[in-house]
Amino acid sequence: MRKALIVVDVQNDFCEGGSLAVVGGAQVAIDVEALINSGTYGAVVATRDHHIDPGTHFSDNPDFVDSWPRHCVVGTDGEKFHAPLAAPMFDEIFFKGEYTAAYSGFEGKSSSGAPLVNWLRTWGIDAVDVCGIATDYCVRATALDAAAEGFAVTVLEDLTAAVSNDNLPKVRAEFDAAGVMTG
Ligand code: VGL
Repeated sequence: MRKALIVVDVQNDFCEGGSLAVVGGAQVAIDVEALINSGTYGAVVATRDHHIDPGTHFSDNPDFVDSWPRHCVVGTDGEKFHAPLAAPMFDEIFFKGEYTAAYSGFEGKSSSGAPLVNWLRTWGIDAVDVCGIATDYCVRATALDAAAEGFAVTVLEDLTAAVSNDNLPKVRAEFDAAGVMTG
């Protein structure tokens, strides 16, 4: 098995102090850096929410289910990786959500226009570990899409943070049904 690590949306706006802060986000950034530095993975990629005008994904009265405070706007500090993570640590970065909501990293494209799935196949990847923010939104969607594309998928739950922990039993059931492992 050739395994890649997919680091989902560990950006300033999703960490403590950000406009859509998820409790535990900053710790995820620290723990993911340590995992990357352990050298376990042949390939490490990141996804980034990268909004310009994503329509009703942004709201002044967000419901935190389908609509959200403004976050990860292109050109702002909130869109950047949360330290100690930084762009040079990644073999490639996939940007998503310019003009629409985009929860899954598989909706993302690299700066040269390559979709995530093509990149993984070109690199001969057949298994992925998924970590990042948020467990119940972008990590969930990315892991389910990875399974649907035929990759062997493990969500590293200790290296994720959820918008709402109440969502986790349902998310874990979805992972089970899709053959996504947690570990
Ligand atoms: C996310 C809510 C809104 C995520 C993105 O990265 O999980 N959550 N936009």
